[in-house]
Amino acid sequence: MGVLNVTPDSFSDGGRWLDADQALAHGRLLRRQGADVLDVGGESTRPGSERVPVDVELARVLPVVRALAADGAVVSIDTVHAETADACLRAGAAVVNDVSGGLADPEILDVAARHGARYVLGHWRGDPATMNERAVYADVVAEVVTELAARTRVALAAGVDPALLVLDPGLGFAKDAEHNWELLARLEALEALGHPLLVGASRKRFLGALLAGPDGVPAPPLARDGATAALTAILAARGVWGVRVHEVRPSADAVRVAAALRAAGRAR
Ligand code: PMM
Repeated sequence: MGVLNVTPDSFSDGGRWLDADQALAHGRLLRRQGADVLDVGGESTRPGSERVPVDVELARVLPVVRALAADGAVVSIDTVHAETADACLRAGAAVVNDVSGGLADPEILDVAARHGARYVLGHWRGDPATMNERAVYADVVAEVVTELAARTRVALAAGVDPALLVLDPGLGFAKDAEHNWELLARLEALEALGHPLLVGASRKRFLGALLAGPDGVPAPPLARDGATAALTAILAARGVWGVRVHEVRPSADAVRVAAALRAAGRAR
């Protein structure tokens, strides 16, 4: 899944694709580089980001979603708002990517259900203003599993098709670096919930900390793509449904490497 942030303030690429024509060109490039899904977002959800009125969010994403869907791309709308999801599904999007798992705007579950759309249910706590304070766990894996299971029940009760439900541990959303690593190390606990997994690690802060130099200064976002692709290889080898990444080519290559290894293993 290639990231297409049509925002002024996303942490790694804010402002780069704010113009619809530039966003469209970038989306097409991501597709040529091997993205199976294009995830279009018009509101940054990073910690401390500003909330965006729905009409502004829609003005950013709708023309881009419409044009990419007309190209034949599988388009995902990265939003926590039911109204935005609804308009984008009408414009040809096929996936609703909701990092709040229906907590920010519960109506979004009805929208996904009504359209028969794939629904990505992310784990988060609080909201972008408070999520850093909510990164407190006795056992992060057990608690994320319990909370995702509860949100899954709500989504299914709203009519989301269980065959179209994808779960996401929500790396960085109310999670510190150690929480992210623990979740990545114990994905089988999330897989046991019985739905495919999407993982969004691309360029996130915990990778910057991992790659810090001897002075302790974190590696900047654009220097985190190698570590992102390394994680893609590991996650693809274990068979996750998807990874959400900014730099598509190395991750698409990693997916192909993992697929070749799996095929060779099966052929023996
Ligand atoms: N992370 C971001 C945005 N959307 N969606 C899903 N499903 N999972 C994520 O981890 C996720 C997401 C934040 O990253 P960005 O600001 O670079 O888009």
